Amino acid sequence: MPFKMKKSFSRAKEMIESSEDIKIYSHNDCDGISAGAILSTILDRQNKDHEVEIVSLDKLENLEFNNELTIFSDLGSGQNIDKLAKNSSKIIILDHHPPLRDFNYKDNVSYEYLEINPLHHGIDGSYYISGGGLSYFLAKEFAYDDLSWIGVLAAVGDMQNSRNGKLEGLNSIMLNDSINKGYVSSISDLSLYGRQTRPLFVALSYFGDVNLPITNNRTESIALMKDLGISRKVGDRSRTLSDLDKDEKGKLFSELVRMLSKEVPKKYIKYVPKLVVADSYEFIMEENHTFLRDASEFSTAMNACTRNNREDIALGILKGDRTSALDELEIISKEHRTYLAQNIQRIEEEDMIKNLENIQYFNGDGIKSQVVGTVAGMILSYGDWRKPMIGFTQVSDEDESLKVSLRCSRLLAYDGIHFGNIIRKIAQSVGGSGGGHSVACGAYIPLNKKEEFLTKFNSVLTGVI
Ligand SMILES: [Mn+2]
Repeated sequence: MPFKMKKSFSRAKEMIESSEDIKIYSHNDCDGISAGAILSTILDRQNKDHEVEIVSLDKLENLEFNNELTIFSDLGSGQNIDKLAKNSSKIIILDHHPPLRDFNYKDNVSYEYLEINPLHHGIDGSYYISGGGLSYFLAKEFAYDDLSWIGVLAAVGDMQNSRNGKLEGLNSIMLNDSINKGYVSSISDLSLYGRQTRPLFVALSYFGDVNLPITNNRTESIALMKDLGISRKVGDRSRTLSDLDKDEKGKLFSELVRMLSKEVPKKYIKYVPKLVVADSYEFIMEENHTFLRDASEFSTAMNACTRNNREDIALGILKGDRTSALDELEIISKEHRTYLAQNIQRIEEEDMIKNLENIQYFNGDGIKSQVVGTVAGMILSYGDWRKPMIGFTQVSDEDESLKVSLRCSRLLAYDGIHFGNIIRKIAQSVGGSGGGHSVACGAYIPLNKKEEFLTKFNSVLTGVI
C-alpha cells in the first residue's frame, strides 16, 4: 500500500480513538453494508457510541453534522457531503468511487477532513479495493484481522473480481489475510452461480452469458449431466457444484468450453475459458450447503436485503446473528425470488423486450426501481446475449424520473466495452447521471428523455459491438 494511504489509515484510527459520538453513513449495497458492518464492529470493540445509517447516494445532499465524528463509507467521494459541516466537525470518507475533491482538499477546509480513496494514490477502485476493503484496512490498524472475511464478501459483492475472475491488488492482500487466519479458502472452480445451494442442473440452466442449449432449459441440463456421467443426486439431495469431484468438474469444463466455442463469434473465442472458470471464495466457518458458505451466494442475500429496505437484517447477519436475522433473511430472500420470477415471466410472456440494432430494452413500468437491474440481468438470457439489455422503470411514486439499468454478457466486457462509462456519458448528455461496472451499471434520467437516451445509446455502439 502506498505510504500516504497507509498513513491516512493510522490517522483515521486516531480520529476514531479520540471521538465518543460517531455516525456512519454507508452505501445501500452489499459492499456498503459490509463496510458498515466492519466499521460498526470496530466501534463496538472500542466501546464507542455510534449509529449506522445505510443510504442511497441521493440522500447525501444537505446533510446535517450533529455528531462529533461522521464516517462515510463506500460513498461520499463523489458527493458534496460537507456543505453543512461545522468548524468542529470531524469527517472521514472511505470510498473507492471517482472523487470530486483532490488529496489536498483537507488543507483548505476549517474542519477536520480525511478522505481515503485509492484513486488519490493511483489505485483503480474498480478492481483493487472496494468500500468494504477500505474498512477492512482500517480494522487492520486496530489489529482486527478477523474481519477480513467481510472485506472479501464486500469485494465479491462489488464485482471487484469481474475482470480476471480473481481478487487482485489490495484485495488479494486482504484475501491472504483471511486465508491465513483460516476464515476463507480460495478455490478455482467452474464459474456457475449457486455453488452451495442450487442443484447443479438448475445452476447450469442459468448459464446466461451466451445462449446455450442448456440456458433456461432444465431438461437439457439434466441430459447434459447424464451424458457426462455426473449423477444428479446423493441420497435424496440434489448435488450442487460443490459436491462434484475434480474429475467431474473437468468433464463439465471441457463440455462447456466446447459448447461455447461452437456458439460464439470468432473474436470472442479467446475469452471462453474465462467465462467458465473463476476463483470462488468459501467461508470455512460456515456450514456446507448454506448460502453463507459461498461469497457469491452470500452477497446475493445481502443485496436481497437492501433491495427490500431491510439493511438491518443484513447488518445483523454480518455482525454474527445466526438466529432471528437468519430466519428473517430466508423470508425476504424467498419473497425476493418470487417477485423476480413473476416479473421475468411477465416480460417474457408479454413479449416486452424491444430491439434496436445494437441494444435491447424493456419498459419495466411497475417494477421496483431497486430490482430493475436484477431483472435486466435475468431477462438477458431470454434475449440476444450479443447486445446489452436495458431496463427502465419510474424511480418512485413521488419521483417521476426514470431509473435505467443495464446488464450484458461478460464477453462484451472482456472485449473491452465498459458500459459503466458509456452510460455515465449518455445519461449526463440528457441531463441525468449514471455509472457503474462494465457489465452492470445504471443511471437516472428525466422521464421525457428516454427516446433520446435510447437513440444515443444505440448509435454510440455502432461498429463497437
Ligand atoms: Mn462499492
